[in-house]
Amino acid sequence: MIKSVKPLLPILYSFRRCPYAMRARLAIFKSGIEVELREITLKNKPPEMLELSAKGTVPVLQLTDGKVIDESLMIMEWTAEQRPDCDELKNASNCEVRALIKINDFEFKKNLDNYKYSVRFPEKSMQEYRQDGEIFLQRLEDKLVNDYLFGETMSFADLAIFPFVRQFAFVDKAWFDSAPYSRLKAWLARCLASQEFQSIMEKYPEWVVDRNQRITFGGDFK
Ligand SMILES: N[C@@H](CCC(=O)N[C@@H](CS)C(=O)NCC(=O)O)C(=O)O
Repeated sequence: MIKSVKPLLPILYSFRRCPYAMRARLAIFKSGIEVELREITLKNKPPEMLELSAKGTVPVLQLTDGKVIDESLMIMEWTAEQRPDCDELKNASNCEVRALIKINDFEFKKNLDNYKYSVRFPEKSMQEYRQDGEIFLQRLEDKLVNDYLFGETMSFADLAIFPFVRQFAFVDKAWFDSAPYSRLKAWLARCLASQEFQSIMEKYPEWVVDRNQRITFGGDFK
């Protein structure tokens, strides 16, 4: 039987390409909190992670007091609580921010999956699924009067949402590049070019329990 001990650093189980894990890594990176990063694959989830969270989704964060957070937004909130002075994590509990993230997570994500895997859902065509998703793209386009969703700097909302828009954009990049959402496209390009995104997309080997190498991430809060 696996025994979970309280770790010296928080441990993040993550999967590089998962948008939920991306938002968690982005918030951790912004907060400057150092964590041990355990890169997993969805086809080979480690029992150590499943013991902490049986639902088997990433990201999962185990804190140094043993507590486990297995929802990406809650991990983001935790980082915001640890760093109340971090501007980019500040609007975490703003009602408008939460409402926008809710639409992202419960409507847009569904439309994104239908669009991305449209062959599995023949009720509608790929274009129709894309049009469903475009309702949210238009909403973001209207919102983007500044460089970022809630002002001139990246905030909690941008961190929580852009990994999903990225995925939508890459389903058919040629279409996205020609789509009439100029502010949204500029925003996404800005987010993708950001130092934080570059840093969280570094590639790590899959975590194996006995490897004599511990990979840490984040930790340069100033
Ligand atoms: N509500 C969860 C959703 C996380 C989620 O669904 N992650 C996907 C990867 S992108 C996952 O782990 N899926 C499990 C699987 O495919 O086995 C969160 O916000 O953390």
